[in-house]
Amino acid sequence: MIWCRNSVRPALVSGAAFVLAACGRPKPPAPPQPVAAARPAHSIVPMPVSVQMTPADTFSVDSATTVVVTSGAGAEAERIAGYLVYLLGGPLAPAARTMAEGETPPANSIQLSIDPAKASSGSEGYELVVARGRVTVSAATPNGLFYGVQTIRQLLPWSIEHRGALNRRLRIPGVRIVDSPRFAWRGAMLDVSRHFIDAEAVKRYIDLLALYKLNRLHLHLADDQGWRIEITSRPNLAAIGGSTQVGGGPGGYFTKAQFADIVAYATSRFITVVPEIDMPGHTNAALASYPELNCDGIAPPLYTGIRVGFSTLCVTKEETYTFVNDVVREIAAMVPTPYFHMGGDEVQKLTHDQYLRFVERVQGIISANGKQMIGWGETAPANLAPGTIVQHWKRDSSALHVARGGKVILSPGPRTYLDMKYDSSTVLGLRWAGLIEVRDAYDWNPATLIPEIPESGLLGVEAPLWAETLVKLEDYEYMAFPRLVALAEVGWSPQGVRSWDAFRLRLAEHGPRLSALGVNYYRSPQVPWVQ
Ligand code: TNX
Repeated sequence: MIWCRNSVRPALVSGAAFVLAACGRPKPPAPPQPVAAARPAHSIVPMPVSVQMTPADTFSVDSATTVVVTSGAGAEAERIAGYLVYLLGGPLAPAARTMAEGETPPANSIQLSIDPAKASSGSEGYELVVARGRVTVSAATPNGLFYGVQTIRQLLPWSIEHRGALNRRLRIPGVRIVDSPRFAWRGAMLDVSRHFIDAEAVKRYIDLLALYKLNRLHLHLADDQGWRIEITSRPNLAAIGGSTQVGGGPGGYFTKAQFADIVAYATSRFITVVPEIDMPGHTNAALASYPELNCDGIAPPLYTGIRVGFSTLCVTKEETYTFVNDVVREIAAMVPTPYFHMGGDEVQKLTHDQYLRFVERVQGIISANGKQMIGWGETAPANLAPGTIVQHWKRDSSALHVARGGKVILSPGPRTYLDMKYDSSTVLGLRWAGLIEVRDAYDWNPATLIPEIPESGLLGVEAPLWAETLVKLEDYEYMAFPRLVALAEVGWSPQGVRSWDAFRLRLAEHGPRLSALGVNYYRSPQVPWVQ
């Protein structure tokens, strides 16, 4: 036996290999090990700006824990406290109350406070400290508090998502977090036109957006296959235009009351609803409902296929602009939010000049109704006001709009299109923009996507979910999750704290959470899912 000076006791070792290693020679290659992925220190998605774990400081939630709101924080903060109590769970939930002025926060409490001094972290930022006897979330605005609460939610075990699981041992790991979003616009788009999903399904989607700190829900409310919103002055739009969908199913539409319910629900989760009525193309449902919108005055039949580009409003008729004004006016009154999306994509039946003049006229109608216009990338060459927003989805001249002082939302097809297949074996979805695995959805930098558009020209990012091939809610969820989670981190986290290798490990921990929420997500082979 050979001995080296630094060797360990002979009883613990045997064989020449050890002896050589102990003597400082190169080790032979280790036999392949089953790779047990390392568990991350936390699994917060999107990754916060700064996270400092303080392992000595675990906070335990028990039946004596109280959620307290500091005096003067306001009704919104109180509502968020109620939401946190709800998240903490059922009949065993700790109580929430507002503290008296000057009162010291009690021990064993989770304290929410509005602190104008935190304004430096922006209108959506927050600070969270989890210490042994106390958790504190402070933010300059209720939006920030809400996001701080979402972070607490993700620090808690996934079992809190399971409303039926009442036997809980809830521990929040000690941590100090300072956080705020990279982009103001962190959006998701739902196409409710190609197939219709009801208000309850939309609200469920809204709840999932909130978990990942997304703040815009763009609803694509009208296309060739269906008109999905009640317009009182134009009843045929819903009655006729809303009566079918791709494949010929029954379609449907939101009544004004249902739409108001969606908007209110989104607002309660700090999500702005962005209504889109696509025009002048993608309008067969409207053209079928009102013959006068057609240049020949003849209403075409309803359409249930998936071709694009064949329809257009008659841009040379005044009736068309009266119609647009009626629709914009009524929808503008339904949403308290500043935006109206006029679509503007894939128009093949007009000259370029006709198309641009139409876009400019609609921009005027939208602004006369007090809203800010958004248009797909094709609208960029029109004479747009700098306050108008362009949404990029494929090669376009949106850089032009930035050069004139306007802002752009990025929805690049090969990264953000949730209707693209994951791989060649995905049953649902399309593939014109490519196959999009989770890494493709995650691993890109908005600031370098279009070389002529610097970060300052970007409002943010958005992931559209087009629904030509999606019928049931499970279909929508399968295509959106987990790619939408990846997009949420692209939109929120600074590029410097993002890495695919770390993200996939954090995302892996969201498998049980999504399952507890009943989400039908895609088990990507790129992610070492925790069971
Ligand atoms: C392009 S993106 C469209 C939609 C389709 C989608 C399918 C855009 C502005 N237009 O009409 O549903 O592709 O992926």
